[in-house]
Amino acid sequence: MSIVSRGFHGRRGGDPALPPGQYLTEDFPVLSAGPTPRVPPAAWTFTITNAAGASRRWTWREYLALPAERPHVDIHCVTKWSKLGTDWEGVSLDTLFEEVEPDAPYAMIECYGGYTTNLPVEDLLDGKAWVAHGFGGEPLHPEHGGPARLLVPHLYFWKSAKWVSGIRLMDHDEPGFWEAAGYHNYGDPWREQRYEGD
Ligand SMILES: Nc1nc2c(c(=O)[nH]1)N[C@H]1C(S)=C(S)[C@@H](COP(=O)(O)O)O[C@H]1N2
Ligand SMILES: [Mo]
Repeated sequence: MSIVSRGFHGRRGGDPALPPGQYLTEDFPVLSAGPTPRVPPAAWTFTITNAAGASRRWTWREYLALPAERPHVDIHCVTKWSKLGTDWEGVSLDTLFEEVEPDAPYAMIECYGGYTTNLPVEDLLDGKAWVAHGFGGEPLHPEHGGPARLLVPHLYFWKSAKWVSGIRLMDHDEPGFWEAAGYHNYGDPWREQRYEGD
């Protein structure tokens, strides 16, 4: 037998799509720091506030009226599971930032339930990040962040904040929930930036 396909367990670590130290999973584990907030779409809003204090808020209906994309991406959790070729539906942050000037270098992502995570604004732009409301052709399940979550697949998955409520732009960087607890400030899975100091 010489056929070796992606996902075959004997190939763990050998798949070029798998960052160092990660293993493949076919499941979709649920990892939440607290209970799942139930956010009815009718009550959901998403707000971007820039450093100058300008802000734009979208209701669920307004958000759904924006052009959606269908990113097909690999996701990597700091707890070492990776899931390849996941299918999402969401609105590019480029589309959202057309309506609010991205006037500062840092972003704090804010969520229903209080979770936060920080990242550079440039990691949200140029086709690298989405607000996602669909997964696998279905509405995003509440446990996975529905009605909508951030999707930033090039960074460890803790940056992909579930139940996202908005983005606040900042002139100076500030740590979010896990970053303040010792996770790496940036979280590049290809450089294994799991914890502070990596
Ligand atoms: N609001 C919120 N978003 C969150 C988290 C959280 O606890 N709360 N956990 C993060 C972590 S550590 C991971 S790995 C992913 C898990 O997403 P999943 O539960 O859909 O697999 O969500 C991220 N987003
Ligand atoms: Mo995670």
